[in-house]
Amino acid sequence: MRELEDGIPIPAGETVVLQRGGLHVMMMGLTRPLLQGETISVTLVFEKAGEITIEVPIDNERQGNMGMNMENMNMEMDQNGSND
Ligand SMILES: [Cu+2]
Repeated sequence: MRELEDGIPIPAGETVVLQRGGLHVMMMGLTRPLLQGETISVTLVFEKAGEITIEVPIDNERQGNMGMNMENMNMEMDQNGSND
């Protein structure tokens, strides 16, 4: 796992999915715990579209199963050959 210093490229007309096991946002340096059931505001910064703030539900109970079901896992492995 490494920080993408140049951000995540999103080709025109295409979709990029952030999810566990794939590209994801990692929250570092938090100043307080993320509480189950809480909603936090996250601001995504796009090179051309500017800043977009989204509301993200905190679901700490998903940690045990990597947050994905088998269907997603198979799809990801088909696409890039790993689940890294
Ligand atoms: Cu990470």
